[in-house]
Amino acid sequence: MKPFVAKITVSAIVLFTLFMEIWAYNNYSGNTEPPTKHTVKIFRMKFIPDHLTVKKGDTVEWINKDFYQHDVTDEKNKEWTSSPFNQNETWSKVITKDEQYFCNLHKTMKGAIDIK
Ligand SMILES: [Cu+2]
Repeated sequence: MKPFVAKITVSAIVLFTLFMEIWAYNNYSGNTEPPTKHTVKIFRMKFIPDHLTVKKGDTVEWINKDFYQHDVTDEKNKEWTSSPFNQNETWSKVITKDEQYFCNLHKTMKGAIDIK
């Protein structure tokens, strides 16, 4: 290879690598928008809304607006629960995967969260 051609080839490789790095960086920073908080109201024996779509890492806060206790419990695997909480009390969870939940005190109360 002639020195001139070699120089052009090296420059092309350097430019391509740089471009790929910028592209990867932009893609990465696109996924780091700050987490947000969503609120689910518990009122008249219902989760409102009963279906939420959130970003991975978002927080969901449940607030109990009934005058009796409710809880928020993992329906499928029973991996987590809020334990019962009172009127105007809240309970929060950071969401990292799709969840289906229910109230363990009133098993017909159900809700779901999907990751976007
Ligand atoms: Cu309940």
